[in-house]
Amino acid sequence: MKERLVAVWGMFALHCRLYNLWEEPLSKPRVAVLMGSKNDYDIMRPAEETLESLGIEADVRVISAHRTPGRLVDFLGEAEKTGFEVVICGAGGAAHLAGVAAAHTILPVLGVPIESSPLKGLDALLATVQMPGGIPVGTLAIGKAGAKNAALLAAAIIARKDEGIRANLQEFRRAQSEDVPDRP
Ligand code: RP5
Repeated sequence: MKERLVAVWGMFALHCRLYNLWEEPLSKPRVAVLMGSKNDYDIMRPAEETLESLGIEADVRVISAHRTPGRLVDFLGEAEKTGFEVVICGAGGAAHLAGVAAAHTILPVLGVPIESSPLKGLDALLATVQMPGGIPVGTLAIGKAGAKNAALLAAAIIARKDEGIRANLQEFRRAQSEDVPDRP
């Protein structure tokens, strides 16, 4: 009887998978990559790609501190419980996403200023980096380099307690050094 039940359950699960009725996530996302607008995605994509290359699942979302404040409060209110370990926020203009996000979670928040305004990201850099004492935001460089480094910094934070991610990060560094030619 038990074998029959197991077999029936197996067939059911297989069919659900085949017909896309039941999508089981491979692993839980550990880093949230938030951005103020879908127009920020091109700049924030290196964060997603770098995390993926290091074996860290990311949850990438558009959440604006001023256009969707409810979404921000809901997401960050649950983020730690859900299993996130780091939050990366990219925003341009009067960029307050990272600061407001940091106010709603105790998780480390990394901010990426985006060059989407006439001031080419200098406004976003100053808005993100100049947090008054009490609620910190780790601010990275403007643009794609900042997005990539935010992912690497998130990986370094996770690597403190995860040997596998630590090894991936070390391998990334090794490969990066190897790619630098001795001469131009
Ligand atoms: C910010 O305003 C976003 O992060 C974006 O960089 C900027 C402009 O947003 P869109 O008007 O392009 O949606 O909130």
